[in-house]
Amino acid sequence: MRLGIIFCLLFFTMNSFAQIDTTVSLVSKIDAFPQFELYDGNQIYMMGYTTTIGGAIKAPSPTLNFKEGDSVRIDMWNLSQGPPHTIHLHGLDVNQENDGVPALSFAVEHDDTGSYFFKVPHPGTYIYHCHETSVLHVQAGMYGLVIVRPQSADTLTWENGYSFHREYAWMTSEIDTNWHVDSIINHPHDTTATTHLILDYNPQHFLVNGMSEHQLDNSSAEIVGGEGETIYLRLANIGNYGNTYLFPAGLNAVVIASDGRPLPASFSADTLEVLPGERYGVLFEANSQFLDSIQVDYFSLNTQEVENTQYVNVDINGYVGVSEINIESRVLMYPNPASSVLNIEFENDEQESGFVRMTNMLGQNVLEQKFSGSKVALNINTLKSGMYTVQVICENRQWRQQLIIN
Ligand SMILES: [Cu+2]
Repeated sequence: MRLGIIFCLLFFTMNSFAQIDTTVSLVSKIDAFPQFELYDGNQIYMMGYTTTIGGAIKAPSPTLNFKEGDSVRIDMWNLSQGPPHTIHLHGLDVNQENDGVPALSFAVEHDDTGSYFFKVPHPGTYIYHCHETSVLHVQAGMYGLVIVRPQSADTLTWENGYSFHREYAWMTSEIDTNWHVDSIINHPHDTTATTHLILDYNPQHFLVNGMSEHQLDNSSAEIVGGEGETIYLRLANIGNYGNTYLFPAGLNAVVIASDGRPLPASFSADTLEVLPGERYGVLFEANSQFLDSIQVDYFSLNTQEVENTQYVNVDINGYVGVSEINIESRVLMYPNPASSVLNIEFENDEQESGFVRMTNMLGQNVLEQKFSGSKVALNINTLKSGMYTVQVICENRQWRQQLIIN
């Protein structure tokens, strides 16, 4: 009888473990020495979550990827010297006990561990961050993204939602380096919480995925995609400033989700404001090839003044479902740079018919001309100087090349 009870208990214990679909382990800690590198080469102290004890702290902390409906367990081990930490799941509908608001839930003391259990609700974009002395700890770097995808496919916004070819996620924040010094960031645990926060917040660094200025060039934040592809950009703002995004018109941006929920009606927008704590989902579908950038303005909520602007490159290239042949081997395009006439010649005097299309950096068509034969001359002297994409489109093949008009 007693043995039976033990077996029953064992069975139920094992069963309840089996019901966890995903387990995440996070270590909350503080840099032992300044090592988070800013674009100007300076290094500062950060607090953050890592997946390994020795892992360097990055901002944002690792993205947590979940599937809708999964049962999740997040284990946190607090290795910071001094202050307790929590994981608050911003925007996710989890119960109070597991929501990481210290007074309503629990905080994890130094050298202690704690676990959060929840069933993942709606697909969408969310934020996790520390809710202990949160003004300081969030500024210190204790934040990351939570991305919830539908069970059926990773390339679907939600069940029966939009499908996409590529996905990007940007988390914006700021850094005031005056807060990232040992005396402030390495503060002892203090139940009065904010009494040591004596500094005004005057950020000097404005980040997209922890990067700014030249750090963003050729970075993983850059939007690279093909003409005709659907690209999904997830946006989340964990800073204290508002963000205004300016999308190139050629991306045909459509806002489809807000704060982890599908919008009742999607809308086209070349600008979008994202306030602290907010998340948005934006779909792009470029129907031409271009190089441009998305502009991110950071504005103070007190003054509404834009205090900084960052640019992230956009490179729409290639084709979906159409084979691309290197233009240099099949057609000659000269001169380049050009100023009044652009000549296009097919190799070996091949006879072709089709049309030539030129698009500017915004992806707008500026010239389209039909041709047939082995040569075509384009009159381009009305076009402004700048970079253009020239496409030669024939019945069964097409070529493209960048052209500079001076
Ligand atoms: Cu904390």
